[in-house]
Amino acid sequence: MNSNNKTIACPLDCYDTCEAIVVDGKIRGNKGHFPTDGKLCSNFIACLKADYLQTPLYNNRKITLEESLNILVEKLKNVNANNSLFYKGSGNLGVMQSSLKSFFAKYGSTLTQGSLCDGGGGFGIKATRGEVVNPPIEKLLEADVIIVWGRNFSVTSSHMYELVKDKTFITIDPIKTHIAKRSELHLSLNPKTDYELALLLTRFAYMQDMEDDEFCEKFDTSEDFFDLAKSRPIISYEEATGVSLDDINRFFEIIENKKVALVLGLGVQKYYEGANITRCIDSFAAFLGLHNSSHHSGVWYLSNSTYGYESQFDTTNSLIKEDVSEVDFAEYEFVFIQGANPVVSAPNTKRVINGLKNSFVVFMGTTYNDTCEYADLIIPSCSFLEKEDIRLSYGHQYKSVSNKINEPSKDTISEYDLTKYLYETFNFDGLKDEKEVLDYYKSSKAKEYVFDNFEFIDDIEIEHLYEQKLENEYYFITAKQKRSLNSSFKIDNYLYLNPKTNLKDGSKVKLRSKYGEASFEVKLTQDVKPNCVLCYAGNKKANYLTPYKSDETSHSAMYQEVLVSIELP
Ligand SMILES: Nc1nc2c(c(=O)[nH]1)N[C@H]1C(S)=C(S)[C@@H](COP(=O)(O)OP(=O)(O)OC[C@H]3O[C@@H](n4cnc5c(=O)[nH]c(N)nc54)[C@H](O)[C@@H]3O)O[C@H]1N2
Ligand SMILES: Nc1nc2c(c(=O)[nH]1)N[C@H]1C(S)=C(S)[C@@H](COP(=O)(O)OP(=O)(O)OC[C@H]3O[C@@H](n4cnc5c(=O)[nH]c(N)nc54)[C@H](O)[C@@H]3O)O[C@H]1N2
Ligand code: SF4
Ligand SMILES: [Mo]
Repeated sequence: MNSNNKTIACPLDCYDTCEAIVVDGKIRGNKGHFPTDGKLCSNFIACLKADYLQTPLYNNRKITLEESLNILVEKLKNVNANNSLFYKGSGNLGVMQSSLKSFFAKYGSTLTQGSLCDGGGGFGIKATRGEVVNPPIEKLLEADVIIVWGRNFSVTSSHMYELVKDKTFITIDPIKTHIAKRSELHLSLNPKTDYELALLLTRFAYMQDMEDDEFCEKFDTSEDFFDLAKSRPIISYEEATGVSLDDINRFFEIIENKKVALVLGLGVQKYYEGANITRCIDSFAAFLGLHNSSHHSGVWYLSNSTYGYESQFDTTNSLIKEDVSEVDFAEYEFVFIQGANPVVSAPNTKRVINGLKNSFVVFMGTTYNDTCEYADLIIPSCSFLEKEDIRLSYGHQYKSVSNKINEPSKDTISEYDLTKYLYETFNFDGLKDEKEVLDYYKSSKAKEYVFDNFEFIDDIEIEHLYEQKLENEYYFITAKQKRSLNSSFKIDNYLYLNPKTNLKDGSKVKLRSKYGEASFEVKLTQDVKPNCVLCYAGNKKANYLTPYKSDETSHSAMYQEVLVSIELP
């Protein structure tokens, strides 16, 4: 097949949503795709080279695709649909991945709600502005100063960073990340004290006459927000956040008379009250006028990438939803897992494994991951080069288009083709034609987002981790790293600690939390605050320690609502 000049969307769960192109038979970054600008990252290369599943497995025995589909159908006909669960992860973020959900919704399975990712923060921003939509990326390019708050900006959105890397940065993060080292100012705050920092900054903005009167007067809730900010003595803010008043003054010196942007990440919202913490930060941003595009650039979070598009796969008839963070697989007779690796990525690994052992598990994915160990039936999904798709982005407004470069291997199937097969077998109707769906996403322009309301937060109650923390306990930080994409590719299983802990590089320790325990090998680094420990996403032990309860409002996970202690063996 001549695939020259055909584009390929990077399928990976990442802000950048890059697009590749085939040139003389080789896959390159597309120079014509604005955020990609001709470059691809090591995770994309790893995704091209991944060891793709080629053969379905039933009880660890190789079978044909046809046999696997027969087993699936037979099972679906014999289980009670009320006792079945459909669980989708974010291994591939193409829009066609949602087709299967529409089958399981019609079939009567329980679906999941909430998120393992950005749910709390999204809920908070929705409460202030109505929708979670980023300004056009071009506005970020206009900023003089970019505040990077709880986001590993240069690592987790390396292409967006590349577009603005010469700007002045301020980073707010307990970890000295790459972007923190590149920043004019790094506020190394204590974890889960971001709302207090936001309130302290609000007070200082007022004292320095830097609030945006025009914006605040438009929305009458701004006064209540300011009252909230005044409700505590400054000195107690300083102690709680671990950020000095000198640094706060420096913050305002840097942004004074500058065009400012805020890029906000997952770090601030991995807690029980993640929604309100985020809302507090967004309210501070509004107070400063960052949402006022005539003065400043705006605020970027993980936007709702489907905003302004009509859903092409109908899942509305599904009534039963379980919080993704709280799923107990053992409660279901039949579980279908698509594009996920809950054994590593979902909270509380021990509970996940016990659950999977007690259910009939079907896994549909591209690679043999940790969850496959507990699957009864494995159906290989064909790779992203072997199916057509479109990717919408949660980082910027550009889509990327995936053409079929190769034919699928004999015993693999795309998510859409499996959906179609199941619709036909069960005599369901209502599935749109593949081409019609693709054409819709290719040709439609998202309805434009008009930002016409802002509700400042006027009350907030937080259970402080610092009040619960015992002398011998640490904050548990878990975040992304460069060489892996969540649980895929080059996994780092180390526990990172500050040398002040007096532990030795390479020593083995056991971590214990309220929710579980696990052993790790230690790596020492000055980049981690002395009161924190850090495990990267994909670390096979990290989630033995995390809580499986949902957050306050958004049915979502809260990986860092936990304290840990260290034991020597
Ligand atoms: N290379 C690479 N890129 C990725 C991914 C990947 O695995 N690898 N994953 C993708 C996915 S799924 C997502 S959702 C995005 C997420 O990307 P980001 O939004 O960057 O999220 P994280 O890396 O989880 O955490 C960001 C930062 O928050 C900090 N942090 C932790 N706790 C706190 C706190 O209490 N307050 C503050 N202010 N900061 C805190 C952490 O130290 C970390 O530096 O990245 C995507 N991009
Ligand atoms: N400790 C800790 N845990 C975390 C996080 C953290 O920072 N720390 N981050 C959280 C976040 S932000 C997220 S988004 C989640 C992610 O958690 P998950 O959504 O479970 O994602 P992954 O663990 O990356 O697993 C993705 C799997 O998708 C499969 N896959 C890849 N491409 C395709 C495809 O085309 N089709 C199909 N059917 N399957 C495919 C691969 O087999 C891969 O193993 O993890 C969360 N868990
Ligand atoms: S930066 Fe993200 S979207 Fe771009 S190629 Fe790498 S993983 Fe894919
Ligand atoms: Mo995520």
